[in-house]
Amino acid sequence: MILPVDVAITDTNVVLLSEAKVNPPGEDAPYEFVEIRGPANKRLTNLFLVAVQGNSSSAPGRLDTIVDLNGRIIGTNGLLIVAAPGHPYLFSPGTTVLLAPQLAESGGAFDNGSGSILLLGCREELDEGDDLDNGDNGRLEGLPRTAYIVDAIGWTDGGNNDEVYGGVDLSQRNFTPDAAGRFPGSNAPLSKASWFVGDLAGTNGSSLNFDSENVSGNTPTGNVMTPGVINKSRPPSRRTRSRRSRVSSVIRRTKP
Ligand SMILES: [Ca+2]
Ligand SMILES: [Ca+2]
Ligand SMILES: [Ca+2]
Ligand SMILES: [Ca+2]
Repeated sequence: MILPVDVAITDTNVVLLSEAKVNPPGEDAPYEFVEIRGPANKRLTNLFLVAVQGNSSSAPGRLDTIVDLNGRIIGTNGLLIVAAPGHPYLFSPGTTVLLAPQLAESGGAFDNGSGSILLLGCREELDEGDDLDNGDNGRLEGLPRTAYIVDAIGWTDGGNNDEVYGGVDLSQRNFTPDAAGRFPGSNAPLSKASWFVGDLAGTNGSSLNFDSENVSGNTPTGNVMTPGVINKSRPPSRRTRSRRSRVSSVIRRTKP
């Protein structure tokens, strides 16, 4: 998508989606969250977090949830978290916390089937319930002309004619993800390779553990969600570990 010149690009192009918990085990409220990453102490302008409906049986392209980020300031640790009032999480002191009442409503705010989460740069007013895809064909032709997609993730549950919006399709063949995380070193917006997805383990909505049976193939072993905390480093790959152990055995052999 072409960036229009009259949007405050410098304010938004370094702001990224960082984590999303869409389908907590059991009842979703008040456990859903979306973590956003950006420059520490940066004031956001013309920026919205938007959940777009993707199920063909519902209304593909409908804006189910809009959280206005205008005037919010990224935390001193580079994080802003959108969470529900009454959430159970412990955030880092440097994280900006935005409590969004939609996330506390029964069933939560984010569709557990097919849907997309967008960071949207937009100067015009958007309303929850607006359907920006009149053709139900995966294109948001109803987006205001000055709007652009800063970052996005989405997936489908495999339903016929379901849609993913924003271009980052994290759909899995064998399961519908509950949550998604960005690799800490990945700074690319609108990048599928920057993300892993998985189901969440356990029966408690506050669960931060992935179900190792249902994760994307690139998910780091033992990785957990870190709401309001900087994402954990990716563990060393098997190749790195074996090289390191070879080096240490060489060192051991050279000792007297
Ligand atoms: Ca659930
Ligand atoms: Ca949900
Ligand atoms: Ca539609
Ligand atoms: Ca995190």
